[in-house]
Amino acid sequence: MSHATQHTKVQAQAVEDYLAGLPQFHVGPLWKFLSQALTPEPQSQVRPHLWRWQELRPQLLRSGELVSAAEAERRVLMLLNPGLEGRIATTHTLYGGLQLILPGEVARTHRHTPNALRFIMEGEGAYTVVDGEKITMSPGDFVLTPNWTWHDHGSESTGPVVWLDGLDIPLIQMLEGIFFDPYAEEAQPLTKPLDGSVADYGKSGFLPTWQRATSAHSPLLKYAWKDAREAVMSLGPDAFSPFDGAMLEYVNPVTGGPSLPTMASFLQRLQPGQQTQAHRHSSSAVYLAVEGHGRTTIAAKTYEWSPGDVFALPTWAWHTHENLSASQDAMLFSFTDAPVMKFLHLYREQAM
Ligand code: 1HN
Repeated sequence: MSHATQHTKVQAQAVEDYLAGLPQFHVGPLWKFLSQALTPEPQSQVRPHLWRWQELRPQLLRSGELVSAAEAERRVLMLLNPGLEGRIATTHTLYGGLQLILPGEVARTHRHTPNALRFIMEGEGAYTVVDGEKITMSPGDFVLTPNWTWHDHGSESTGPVVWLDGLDIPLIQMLEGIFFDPYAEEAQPLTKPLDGSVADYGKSGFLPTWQRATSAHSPLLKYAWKDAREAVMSLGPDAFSPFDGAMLEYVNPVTGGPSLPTMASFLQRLQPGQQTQAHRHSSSAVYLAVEGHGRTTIAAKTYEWSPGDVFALPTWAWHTHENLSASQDAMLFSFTDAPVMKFLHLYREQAM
């Protein structure tokens, strides 16, 4: 063995010993991790996944036989991403769940820092109360429960009512920003007119002159299905996107910005037979199929959907949507973390 080789071996052993000794000081060598930390593009742990309504509805109704809303606080089946085991997460930032409320039940009042949204999937006659405003809920309605607002739910229905919950829980957990407060009573007092924010702020193009809401969130707490559907159906072809079809955002009517500070929500219509072009963006999303029958291809895998199915789109994943019906429109509701990415100047979009 040459002297030089001997020297190299001694040197390599010295490096190895050095590295082995570092953990006790709670330090690590960046040079070993730089390339895995600074990847050319996001390397998402999130897996594209579709949850089938046909499979989940019976499971949700079964929970109604086994667990009361009072016991559960909220009777929800969480949509857990298979790539994020052990976390309450549908994507790395977003959470979706299916909530069931039965006739006469009350889901007691509480508040928390995560923002919540609801999209009603089945049943008439349930309501939510948000900071003293009772809000009636019908299928297709989109309802907000912004950060730190008191909220309880109830049902005056004769049958089950189900909705999709959307929360920014994984993001707020990562930021260690979770605060939670139970209310002293089961139900909070109704201090405002029924559906009052809809009366004040729900007519597109008009705002009250005697006040301008200054909250971070939308002063409009419910966007009725009839209005959203009409708006997306009447959208002109000039406003169509080749990547998303006819797509509208549920905005804060005062600012034109997202309805919640951390999450943007959308309704999109794919015309009969429409196939969108591939794009990707640095925001993750949770989709709910509302009408029609279609398929979405995410990173070269295809997920076929019908009403009630929910699917997760990881960040920066190529995707296309297709309406599989030649005669019927398809409607997708979705929510994303784009407001956060935009605020941090991290938002990018790319066409294939
Ligand atoms: C929550 O408060 C609700 O108020 C629903 O309906 C889902 C998921 C995680 C944490 C809190 C609700 C939730 C939640």
